[in-house]
Amino acid sequence: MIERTFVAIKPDGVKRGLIGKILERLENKGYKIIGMKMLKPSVELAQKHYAEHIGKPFFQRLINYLTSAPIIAMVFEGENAISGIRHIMGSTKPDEAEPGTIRCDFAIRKEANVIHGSDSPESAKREIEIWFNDDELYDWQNIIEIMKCDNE
Ligand code: D4T
Repeated sequence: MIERTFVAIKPDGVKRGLIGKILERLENKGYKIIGMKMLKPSVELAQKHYAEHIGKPFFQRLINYLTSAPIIAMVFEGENAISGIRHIMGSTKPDEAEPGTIRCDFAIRKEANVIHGSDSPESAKREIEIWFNDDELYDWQNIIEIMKCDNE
């Protein structure tokens, strides 16, 4: 099924100059970026995004971290993109992430694990609505889709 998912390169990913390396992995796989922007999240936006963690001991640290520097907020589209991108990201705890995943290869601590990706269709819908307006998302065809149409 073609799905949309919210992905963010978190402040540590941006500060460490990993934007290109992370995007390369997701683009190489074949997922399509249909929305993308750099922004420094407000506390309000960060709290909305991490609403499920309100009250947990790490919540305030999580908000401080997400609002500490710009992030790259994106919407990716593709076949089973939600679980597929979670797979490429690897486990929340980088020391438990499989080698070859982004979090294993680029991160050490769960408090700074370089990337976020929606974990379910419900989260994806909720998060895309939080971070993007409809007019910031683009419906476009990649080269394979264009060639397929030309041959029909
Ligand atoms: P995100 O949402 O950032 O992609 O992470 P995950 O979906 O992989 O994991 P999560 O929601 O359980 O955690 C959100 C965020 O909180 C940080 N965290 C998590 C933390 O600092 N301490 C903790 O004990 C946990 C469980 C890491 C990711």
